[in-house]
Amino acid sequence: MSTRDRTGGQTHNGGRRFISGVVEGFYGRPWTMEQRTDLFKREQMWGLNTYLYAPKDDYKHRMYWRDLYSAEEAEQLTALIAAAKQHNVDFIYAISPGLDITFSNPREVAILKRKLDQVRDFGCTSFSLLFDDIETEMCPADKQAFSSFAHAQVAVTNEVYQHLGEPKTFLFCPTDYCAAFCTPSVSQSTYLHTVGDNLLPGVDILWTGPKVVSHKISVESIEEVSSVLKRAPVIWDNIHANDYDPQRLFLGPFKDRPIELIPKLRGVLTNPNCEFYPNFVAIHTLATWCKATADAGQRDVEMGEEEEDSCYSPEKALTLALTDWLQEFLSTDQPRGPCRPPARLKKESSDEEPMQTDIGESSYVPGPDENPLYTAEPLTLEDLKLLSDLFYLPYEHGPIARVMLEELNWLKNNSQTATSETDKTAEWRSRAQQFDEMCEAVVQMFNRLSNAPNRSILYDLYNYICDIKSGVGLARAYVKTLGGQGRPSAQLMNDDPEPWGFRGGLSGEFQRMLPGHGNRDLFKDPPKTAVYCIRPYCPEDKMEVERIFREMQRAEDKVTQPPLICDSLSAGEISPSVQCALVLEDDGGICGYALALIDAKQAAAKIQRRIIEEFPSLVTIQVLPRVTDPSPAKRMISCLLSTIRSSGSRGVFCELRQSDRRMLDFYSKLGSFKPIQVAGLPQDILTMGTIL
Ligand code: GDL
Repeated sequence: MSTRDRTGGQTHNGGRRFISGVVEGFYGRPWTMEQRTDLFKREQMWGLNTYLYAPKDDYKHRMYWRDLYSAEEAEQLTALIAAAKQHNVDFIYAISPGLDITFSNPREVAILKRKLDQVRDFGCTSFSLLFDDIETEMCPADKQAFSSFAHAQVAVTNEVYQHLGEPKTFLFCPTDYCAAFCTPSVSQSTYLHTVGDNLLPGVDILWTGPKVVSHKISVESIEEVSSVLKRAPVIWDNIHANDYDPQRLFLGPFKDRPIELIPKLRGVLTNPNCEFYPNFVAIHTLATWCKATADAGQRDVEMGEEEEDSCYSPEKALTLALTDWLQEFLSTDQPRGPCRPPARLKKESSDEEPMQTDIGESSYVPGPDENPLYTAEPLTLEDLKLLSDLFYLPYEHGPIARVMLEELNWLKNNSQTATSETDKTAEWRSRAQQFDEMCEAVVQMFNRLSNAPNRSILYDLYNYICDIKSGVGLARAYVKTLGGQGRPSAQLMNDDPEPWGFRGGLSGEFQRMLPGHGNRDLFKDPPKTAVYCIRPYCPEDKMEVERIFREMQRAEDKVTQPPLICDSLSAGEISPSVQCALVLEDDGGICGYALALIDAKQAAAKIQRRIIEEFPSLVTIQVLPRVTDPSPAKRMISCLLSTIRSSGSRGVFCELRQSDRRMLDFYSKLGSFKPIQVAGLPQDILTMGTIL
C-alpha cells in the first residue's frame, strides 16, 4: 500500500517517492525558459515533483545530440535547473541519440557521456536516455557487435548510467514503449524481455500504456508489463498530447487511469499539449489524481478535512482545475493593458469597478449619438466548462459537445417534421431553439475569451476557438435552413465556398478519400467492445435472415416501394451463389447478413430490370441498428468481393434506395463503390458498383 509524504507526493517502492509531473516530450516548438520556470512554480504549488526535459525538436536534445551547449545555452540551462531545484522539482535531462548513434562505436558512447557530463556541470543530477520513434534496423557494425537492438540500447544505457555514478533518477524509454508496438505481445516480446532482464535495476523504464495515446490504462496491463520489465514503469502519458493533429487541443481531465494504478507504478509524467498555457487542466487534474488514494475506506481517522474525498472523480478534478484557471484568465499578463477596460465599461457612473482601471489618456468616451464602445462580460466558469467540453479528450467529447452532436443529429434526421404542421413540429422547433442557444453560448464564450485580460492564454487558444466557432456557426445556419428560417445558407449550399467552408487542407482531403475515413468519429462510433462472429450462411439461417430483411424494410418504411433486385435474395426466394453468403452474430444471435449472386441476370429479369455488362454480380448486406461498429459489415463485404473476384467476375453492383442514408453512407465510405448510371431505374433507386 502506498504512503504519502507531506509534499503530497506518494511514496512507495521501498520509500522512493512516486515520480509525478510533466514531460516536455512532444514534436513542435519547445516551450520557452520562462514558461518552464512558470511550470515549476505550478508543479510545486500542486504537489508534483518532476520535469522531464525532452523536447523532440530541440536541436541538441535529438537531431544534434552530439553537440555541446554554447556558453549562452549553458547559462540558460543552468538557470533553468536551478529554478527547478528552487521549486523542489526534479529536473531530468533527457537525450535522444537513437536517430543516428552507432551503439558499437566507443567514440559515440564517449561523445554521449561528454554531453551528459556537460549537463551535469549545469547542476543536473537526473538523466534519461530515450529511444522512442527511431528506426529499428541496426547498422551493419551494430549487427556485428550486438545480438539485438535491445542489447545494443541496454549496453549503452547501462554504461552511461554507471558513468554518471548511478543517479537516483535515471529513465530509459524503450523503442517498443507501448503494448501496440510489441510483437507478438507484451508478454512475448523478445525486445522487452531483453530490456527487462538486462537493464540495471536502478534504471526506470518509460511506458505509454496499451497504445501511444492510450484511452485507458488498466491495472492488469501494468502488472503484465511490470513482470516483463522486472520493475514498475513510469507512465509517459500522451492522453493530452496534441502534436499529431493541428485541429485538436485537450482540455478535459486526466481520466481513465484508475487510482489503483498508483501503487503499481513508479510514476506518471504527462506529455501534454504543445501550447503551454492550455495545459493548466492537464497538469492540475494529474496533480489531483496523484493525491488521490484508492483505500478511502481505510483512511487514518486523524487525516485532515481536505483528505476526506480522496477518491478521484475526473468531473470534480476538472471543476477544481477550471476554477483555478479562471483566476489566471482574469489576471492581466500585459504590463500595459488595453486603454479601455476589457470588461463591462460603465458609461454612466456606477459603484461597480471595471475589471481594469488603467485607463490611459487616449481613452475615448463616445458621445450620446455615437457608437457605444465594444464591451463584453468577463469570462465565467461556465464558459471554461464549455470550452473544456468542446476540446475534451482524444477518445471522448465533453458532455455539452456530445449533447450538441446528438441534437444536431436528431434535428437532421427529423427535419421532415420541421415545417409540416404535426405534433412533432413543436418538438422539432423547440429542440432547434435549444440547439441555437447552445451555439450562441459558444459565440458568447468566444467573445468573452477574446476579451480576457490574459493574452498569453488567449493566443494559445485562438486558432482552436476560431475553428470551433466557425464549425458551430455552420451547424447553426444549417439547422435554421432545415427549419425553413432564412435562405439556405450560402456557406452550406454554395458550390464555390470560402476556404473556411472546406476544412482540413490536403491531409483532410487524403483522409476523406480513404475507405476507413470517419470510422473514428467519436460521436458516431463511441468505442465499444463487442465480439462479432462472421460465419458462412447455412439453410437453417434462412428464416432469421428473412426476419432481419423484413424488420429493416419496415423500419425504413420500404415495404410499399418498388422492389430492389436483391430483395428476392434477402427474402429467401432465390438462393445466393455458392460460398457467397455470410451471417453476422453477436451475443443476441444473428444480427446481419451479406449475400451475393455471381450472375445477377436472372434475379434482375424477375423484376424486369437489366444489368450492366461490366457489373454482372450483385451483393446485398444488412445489419441491425444495434451493430454500431462498421467493421464487421466491411469485413463481410470484403470477403464476398474476394470470393466473387476469384469466380472470374469483373464487377459487382448493389442497389440502394436514395432515402436509405445508412446504406448509402456505408457503401460510400467503403471507397471502392461508386454510383453508376443505369437507364430506366425507378426514381428512388440508385446503383453503385465496383470493378474487381
Ligand atoms: C510519441 C512520442 C512523443 C509524441 C507522442 C504523441 C512517446 C514516447 N514518443 O510516440 O514524442 O509527443 O507520441 O504524438 O510517446
